[in-house]
Amino acid sequence: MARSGGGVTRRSVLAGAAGVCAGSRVVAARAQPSEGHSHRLWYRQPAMRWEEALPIGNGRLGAMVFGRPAQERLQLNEDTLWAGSPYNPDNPEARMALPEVRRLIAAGRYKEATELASAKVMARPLQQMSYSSLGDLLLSFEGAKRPLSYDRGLDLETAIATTRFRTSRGAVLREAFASAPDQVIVLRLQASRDERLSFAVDYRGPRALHYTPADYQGSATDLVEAQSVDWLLREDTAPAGTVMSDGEGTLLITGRNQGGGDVAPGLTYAMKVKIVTDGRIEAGGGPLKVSGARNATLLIAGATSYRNFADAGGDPVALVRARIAHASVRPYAALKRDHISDYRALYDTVSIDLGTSAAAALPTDQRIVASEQQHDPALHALYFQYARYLLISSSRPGTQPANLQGIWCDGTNPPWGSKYTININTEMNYWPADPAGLGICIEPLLRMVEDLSVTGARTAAEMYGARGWVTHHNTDLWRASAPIDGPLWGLWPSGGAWLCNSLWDHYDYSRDGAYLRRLYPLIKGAALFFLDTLVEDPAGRGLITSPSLSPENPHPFGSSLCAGPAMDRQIVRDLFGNLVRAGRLLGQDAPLIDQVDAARIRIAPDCVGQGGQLQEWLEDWDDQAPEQHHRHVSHLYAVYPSNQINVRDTPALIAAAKTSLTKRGDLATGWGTAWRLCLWARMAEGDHAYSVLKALTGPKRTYPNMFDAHPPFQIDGNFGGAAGILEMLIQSWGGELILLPALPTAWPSGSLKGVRARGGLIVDLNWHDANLIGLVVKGAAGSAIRIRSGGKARDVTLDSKGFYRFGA
Ligand code: FUC
Repeated sequence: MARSGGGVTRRSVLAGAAGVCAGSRVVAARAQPSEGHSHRLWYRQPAMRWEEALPIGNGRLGAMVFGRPAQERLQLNEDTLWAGSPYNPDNPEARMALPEVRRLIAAGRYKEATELASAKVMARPLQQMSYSSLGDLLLSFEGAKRPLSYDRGLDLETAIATTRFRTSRGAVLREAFASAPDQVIVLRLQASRDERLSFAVDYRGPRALHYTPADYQGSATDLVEAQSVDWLLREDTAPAGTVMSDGEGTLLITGRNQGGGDVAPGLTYAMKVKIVTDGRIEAGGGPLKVSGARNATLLIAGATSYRNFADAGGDPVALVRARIAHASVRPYAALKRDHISDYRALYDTVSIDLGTSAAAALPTDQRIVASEQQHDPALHALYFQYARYLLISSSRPGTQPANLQGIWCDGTNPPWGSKYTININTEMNYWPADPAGLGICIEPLLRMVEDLSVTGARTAAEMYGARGWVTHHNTDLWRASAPIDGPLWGLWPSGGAWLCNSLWDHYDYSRDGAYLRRLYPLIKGAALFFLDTLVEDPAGRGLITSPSLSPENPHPFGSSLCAGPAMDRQIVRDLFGNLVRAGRLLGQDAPLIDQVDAARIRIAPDCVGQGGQLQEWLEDWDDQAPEQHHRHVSHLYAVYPSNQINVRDTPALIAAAKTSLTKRGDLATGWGTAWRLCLWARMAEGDHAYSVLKALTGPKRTYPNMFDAHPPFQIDGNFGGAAGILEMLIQSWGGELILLPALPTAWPSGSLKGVRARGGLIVDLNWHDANLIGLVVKGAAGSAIRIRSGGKARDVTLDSKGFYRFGA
């Protein structure tokens, strides 16, 4: 059966819950389904570069699957394999130096302020710890010849990567998936007719790869030969030299992480690989060898000794042994069935159809290249669903949050350490989570912020002498919260506050009271820090942060350090507002809530500069700033992801934001482009948003495996891009549900099912010739909602079952 962009073959949550769409006009008028590959990435050749390999993941354990006939490579990751050990980077000298840094900034002596901050205020060590690969599993096949036909792909509906090829003797099928229920990666090999599989399984430890963003051309990881590295300790548990008649074989690999700066290594890791096959296994001191097999299933477990940010004393060998023991008594069909049903419970909740075109029949790599010239709306639907796949695969309850590369990272020194950069990147990773029906994937972010509220309380007390907690522009597995890298990047106190605002948004989407109670102390702690550290603007404009910066953007006076950048004022305004709402909803801390509310309205306001732009800084410096096309658009936080500035209530400030964004230009880094997409969508400029989306999904910003190209690979652009696609079609802010607010002419007809909106709403919608023709909204029974479409707002009440229907 032809598969649609999702709309035709799958029932929506709403339809599933109440059957409201069945047989209705919503179904009848659905957009033309796209044929063939709407949930599949596919290729006619194996991956040569890492950015051509296909990612699988269960939130914790990940692999990049290369699909090479003669030598399969699985590059593996485990989300707690980072450098270092528990450490405290706080610099107590900061507390004495900060008042002077603040005074120098107020006097306009920015360079001196920067020098003093460099010497006295920064974290020790200056850099945080890096994420790392778990190494490669290499399967080298004997007698492999060039296949007669070949294709490989990743099915987003089952989360299985498949490689198929034909030989003169038969056919070979490989299936790889990362099971969350069984906590193993499974690689199944099958040969048909006279074909038999004979191969050696070897392990290559993670190696240092050197990336430089400027000259990045792809990783140099296309190695065919296996190599080990010194710090790898390896042992075979199968008896040496025996052929095990029951068809069992295992490899156990153990190792130790690396240190970072003056932080000692402190994690051990283990990997266990078990082969279940009808062939013969030889297990000696070297690679495991399998011969004459029709079928072979490799079960791969990986773990580290990480327990939490303060405890790295776990036993990974015991963990991998237990996981392999559990999985290896289960038939392949049961492992696969449980994996698919676990995954589909999340993936199937949302579908999208934006129409199709002839380009949809091309292999994915060719489609990406062709999309610069050709109309390919189904590619945008695929990009959206791929982001959902990536989030499900990199961030599940109990795992680490998605880092700069999700969980997929080659080598031991990835770009920016593949850490958590929280001046945009980590927040962007979670932009699509709630609207795209994956609110559950936010749980790791909540736990990270809970950790940061502990480490960040130490930073607030020791470095600022303040209550509450603070964290700066980056964090790592150990939840380091002091300012890193140098003052120009790191001396920015609003990272934790922005994370809290993201977590508040999850409440606003879910309206889950238990979650709000868990969140409340985190928001309160973040707000207390600012109550203690905001200062009066000497020119009397209100409360401001100092020292701070507008993320990474140098101002005209030889630094980025400044007082009161717009983004800080906007973030703290939201933080205070969210605390006031939360405190009043929960009936807590009335005097503090009043104090925070009073401080909120005293925060210095946004200003419009001489050039008609929204000022990035408190002063009108924008037109003199050295980097006019800077990737960050921090002062537009107020437009998106916030809504302090919006088309309905603040048209003059929206006009200024448009001027700023136009001056910045459309093409930036991957995430910079994705942010611009979200902003143009929020400002109701559908065709402009669409042109930015085309740039994001074209070959300059999207690798053949559809990973976002910063460049190099950084996953935030995938997630920001998905959020932007939804933002063009449905928004919810300011107490309204807004339908088709930025519909581009390129998508005249289409449908969305199961998407979420603030206020605890689930929405199906359907449009034709740019007109909304079907709508189902589900929420709390009897609640009043305001729906805006085509510029008009109307108030409706959800019925006793919690539904509102239009055109249905
Ligand atoms: C911020 C950005 C860079 C990059 C890095 C991980 O520093 O300015 O572009 O995304 O994070």
